Amino acid sequence: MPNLNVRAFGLDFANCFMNASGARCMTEDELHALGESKAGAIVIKSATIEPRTGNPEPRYFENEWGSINSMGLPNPGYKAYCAMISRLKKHRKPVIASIAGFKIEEFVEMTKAFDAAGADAMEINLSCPNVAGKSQACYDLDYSEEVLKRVRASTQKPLTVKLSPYLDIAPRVAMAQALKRARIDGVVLINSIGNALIVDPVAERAVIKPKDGHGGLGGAYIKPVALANVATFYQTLGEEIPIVGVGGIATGTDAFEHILCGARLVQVGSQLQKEGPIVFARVQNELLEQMKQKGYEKLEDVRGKLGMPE
Ligand code: RRO
Repeated sequence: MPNLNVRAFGLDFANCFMNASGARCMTEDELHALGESKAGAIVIKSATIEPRTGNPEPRYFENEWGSINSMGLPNPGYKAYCAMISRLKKHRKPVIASIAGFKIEEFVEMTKAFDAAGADAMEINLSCPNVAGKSQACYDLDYSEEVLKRVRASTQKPLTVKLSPYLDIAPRVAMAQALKRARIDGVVLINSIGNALIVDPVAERAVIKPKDGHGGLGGAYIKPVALANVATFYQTLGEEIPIVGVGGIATGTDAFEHILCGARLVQVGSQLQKEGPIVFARVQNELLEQMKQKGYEKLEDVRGKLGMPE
């Protein structure tokens, strides 16, 4: 039987799957449920300095193609998550803190606190689309590079960065080069496609309420955009900075596609929200079966091996 073991940014993962930050990872109970599942790591909901209740409901909607959300960063604040980390350690898998600051000093403060609290890695979220009046930080390359250099200087622990999708090649290459300059250890691609709109034609209204119905699109809707971002970043980063693929992973085959494009690890968002943590056992079995049928022993045999038509 093949195996799904992964080593990335100095950490060992029993398998390549974990939750996407945001999906079923806000409360301590949800985080323990991920710990008890077959997920290879626990990723915490993006934390802010102060607790937040988030945006007004309805703020999450799903259909057969995926989801739209405008949660608005609901979370109990970083200090509450720091206190949970020692209790999450009993699951014996990496615990990754996701950090969403509104200014550079906030990213630095939270990075230092999660480091001291024992987080195994920190995921710097430069891509939340759902705070009214704030742009997705990663669309400002200079600001992003400044954040990354400052957080890099504040911890020795593994640092990943989560980015929004770029719809052109040049900003993908420019950001990949900035990640190298900032000595970032990993990149999570992609956050939801920001500011999408799903319309209910029967009710003649938007399906979510905040920001005039605009929110982040996830699930099958976004897989081709995610794959393209993973593939372009892999062309620039190669094996130097591991890529965590996320976007439209609901089956082992979806994960296989992300890995072909260059993903070393993968995250599950919309499908985890729909199916619950049991999803991890299913997608792993599906990926193992696919690898077995194709004669692959390990993920390296697949990673980045995307071909082109003759
Ligand atoms: O909380 C949210 O509204 C949210 C966040 Br922080 C994010 O990074 N991505 C997303 O789709 N929703």
